Amino acid sequence: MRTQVAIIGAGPSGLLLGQLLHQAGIANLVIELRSRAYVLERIRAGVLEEGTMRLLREAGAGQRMDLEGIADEGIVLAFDGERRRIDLPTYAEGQRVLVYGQTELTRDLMQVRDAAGLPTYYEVPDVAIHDATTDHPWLSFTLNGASVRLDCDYIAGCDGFRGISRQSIPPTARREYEKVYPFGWLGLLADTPPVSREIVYAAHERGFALCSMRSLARSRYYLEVPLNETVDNWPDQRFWDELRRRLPEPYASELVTGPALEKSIASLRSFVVEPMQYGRLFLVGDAAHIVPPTGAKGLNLAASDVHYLRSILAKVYHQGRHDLLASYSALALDRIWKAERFSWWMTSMLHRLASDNPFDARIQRAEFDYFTTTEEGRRAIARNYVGLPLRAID
Ligand code: FAS
Ligand code: PHB
Repeated sequence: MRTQVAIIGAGPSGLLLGQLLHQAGIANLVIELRSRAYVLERIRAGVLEEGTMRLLREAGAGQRMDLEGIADEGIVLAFDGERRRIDLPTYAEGQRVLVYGQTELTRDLMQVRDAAGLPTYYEVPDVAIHDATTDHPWLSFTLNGASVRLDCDYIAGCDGFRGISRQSIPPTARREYEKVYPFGWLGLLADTPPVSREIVYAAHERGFALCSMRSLARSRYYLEVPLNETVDNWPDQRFWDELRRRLPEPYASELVTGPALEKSIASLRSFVVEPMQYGRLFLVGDAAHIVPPTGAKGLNLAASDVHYLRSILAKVYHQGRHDLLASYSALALDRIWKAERFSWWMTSMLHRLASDNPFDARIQRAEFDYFTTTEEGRRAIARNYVGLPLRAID
């Protein structure tokens, strides 16, 4: 078998890249470890930056997003019961965000890929990368019981944090930067009306809480929990009672509860690998970086990597600009590290279980007060939350 770009992973990174490469006339093939159903069952991100929305529309996968997505013009930050709203268009040059679940956008990307008849192989358990540092890289995997060799020009490692792509780069050829947070997020999905039309980030001495949604009839909530917690320790009623304790008014009184459709605990880490390429292998999305979800950046950073890699590969194939290949990592990492900073900062300011030192709590309160009551502070939050600009490739 042969293609121009071999894509490992059918999450948002792999599917969005595949669609945009196809539209640039670049042949590609996607190989996915899991089944379609498994990929779609994972409840993850919920907030899209305008840059991500533009890429999804360009990929032909934006119709349902534009119809069903919920535009958010503000976010609410609360600290021990005091609420402050940041108006995004006012402080971020007219920009806003859209709440639209990652599950839905992945479904949309799967549909446009199927409609284009592009080759996608699910439930492929043993893909391996070969000769990435030569001009003729290739993949091996098993398909329908037969061993397959896929020759290609380039490989996009879109296989997430636990994929094989990053691990296939020799340790001597990569540097990893990591911070693991001493708490996790217990998430709950319920068919209840969201307690707030805008996303609420609430810091409380009992721990952080977040109020989001998937639609005006489906809510998504999170609680900061110690790392040793398990979902079994959290029957629905305990979750709702704890959430209510951590929310400011009027949310605490107005909270509508109901049976959980899904409950899960996610660990929180900041992680970046440098460089994001090795020969003709390019790492994209969670394969290269992870952020704590407090800044709603994870999925959006995957989209910005796709923007840079697609732009470079289109110029390589259509203008012979092979010189650009070496610039992918630096271009992507500039925006990634700024999003890592913002996600780390939001997490450090709003999560209280990491430290029992009263000084730390006072510093968190001072951060909250400074950044939510000054023009420059609000501008800093809004501009980072809507997403820093994506650079054009000359
Ligand atoms: P993904 O992990 O989504 O996709 C990688 C794909 O590669 C998967 O389908 C996987 O099965 C496949 N794969 C793995 N190994 C493979 C192999 N060996 N061969 C072939 N395929 C392989 N981001 C936010 O912005 N907000 C959030 O609230 C948020 N919540 C999250 C909660 C959880 C529990 C997790 C894990 C992540 C969360 N994220 C959130 C981040 C998340 O949305 C990612 O940023 C996003 O999924 C990145 O997409 P991909 O890079 O495509 O990686
Ligand atoms: C979500 O809706 O899942 C969500 C929203 C904002 C975040 C993280 C997660 O910062």
